[in-house]
Amino acid sequence: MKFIDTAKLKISSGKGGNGIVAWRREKFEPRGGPAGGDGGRGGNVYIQGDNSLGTLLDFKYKSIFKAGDGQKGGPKKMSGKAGEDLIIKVPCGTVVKDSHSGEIIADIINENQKILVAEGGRGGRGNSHFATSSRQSPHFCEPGEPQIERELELELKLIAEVGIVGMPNAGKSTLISVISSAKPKIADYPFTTLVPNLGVVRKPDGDGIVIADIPGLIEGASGGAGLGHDFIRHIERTRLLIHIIDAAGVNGTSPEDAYKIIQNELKGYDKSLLKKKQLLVLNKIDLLSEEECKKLKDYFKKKRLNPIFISAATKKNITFLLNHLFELLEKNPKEEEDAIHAFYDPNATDHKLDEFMVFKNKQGFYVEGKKTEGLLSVTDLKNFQSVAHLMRVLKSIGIFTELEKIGIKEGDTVYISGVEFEYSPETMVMT
Ligand SMILES: Nc1nc2c(ncn2[C@@H]2O[C@H](COP(=O)(O)OP(=O)(O)OP(=O)(O)O)[C@@H](O)[C@H]2O)c(=O)[nH]1
Ligand SMILES: [Mg+2]
Repeated sequence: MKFIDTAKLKISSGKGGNGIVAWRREKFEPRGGPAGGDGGRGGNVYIQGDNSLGTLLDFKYKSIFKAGDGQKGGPKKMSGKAGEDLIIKVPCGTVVKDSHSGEIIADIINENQKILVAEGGRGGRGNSHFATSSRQSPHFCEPGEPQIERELELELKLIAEVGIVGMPNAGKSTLISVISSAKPKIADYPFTTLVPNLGVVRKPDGDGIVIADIPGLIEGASGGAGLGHDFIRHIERTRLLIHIIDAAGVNGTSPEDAYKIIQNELKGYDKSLLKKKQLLVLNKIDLLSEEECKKLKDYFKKKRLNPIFISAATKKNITFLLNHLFELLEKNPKEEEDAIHAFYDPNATDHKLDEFMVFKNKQGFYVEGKKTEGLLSVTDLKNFQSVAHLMRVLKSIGIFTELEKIGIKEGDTVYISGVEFEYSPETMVMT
């Protein structure tokens, strides 16, 4: 099992359906009022936590996701069907980032925690909405809002319930190898473990507990020394720590000093780490006499600590240790984290409607943008009223002003999303 897993996704919400221009047709009313329905909204894209997933592997095979588009409105004021939402499921422990800005959008911690990453476009309004007393037959309607497309980066930081901490060479990897499915490298030199190893310990009822063997912490780790600094933050997410000490002091650090060093490092990183439940374990007792064990027991007793004496290598007292561990976990049940793990993410709802581009070349002036594209798609270019509406909207979003800034004059040619017009400061006419 890999500790950090990453994936890149391309997502797109659904486009809003266009409104339509339609008229009521009734037996005795040959020319009825406007009856064009609204377009349906486009589907949203969400990311949701799912405890049954363990990796981001699925995204290696599928990495492009699109929600359904809204359908266009119908006659008789019928609304178009909404596009289907899309829920992308990720394992709990996944951090979601925007690829372009690198900003964190959310930290998916809990089962079913759901965040919006791309909002579907609103449906456009049909012409039935635009009738007024002075304009009873509006020949125009609204386009649907465009979709939102973005690229996301996922990073899975597995949440282990139990973390094993201790000095290098204390026997952390040996312990995880005897109590779980993990098969890490074990060696008689420090810093054998460079990235956390994960294993699953089976409780008697069959439930699995994820346990992490954290690389050795040394004095100064909280200030950045050794390897510990990179991984100490993973400890923050565990529910319980097993603090393992080399009781034989093989590396030259006495068990008493080892205890103090590790407690200090935890405290140095974040005081609240000391509040985590700890199971103190003295390892390698196969190398100690009974008398030496008793001495250590007395020492820790004075500190009101009651360590468990084991030998990971010979599996002595391992069952006792596990029973104690299960009992402690039972007494300290998992709390759903209630903090809000989603951050303000304006990009999830920004349809970029106010973004347009004006430029000129030898042929003339150009206007490009999603909004103008949408507007043109619902403009009946043969209908004066419909074109006049288009011009009112273009003016209101500042396109006339921008064109004048780059030097457009009355009578110049301007292409708006590919359609040719002749410019006038009042309005533009088709050529
Ligand atoms: N005698 C004895 N040796 C042990 C015991 N447990 C582990 N060892 C030995 O101690 C050495 C270090 O063990 P590891 O499990 O690699 O220690 P670690 O804490 O993971 O070390 P790092 O990954 O380097 O931080 C190895 O040579 C193990 O065989 C034990 O109970 N008794
Ligand atoms: Mg190790």
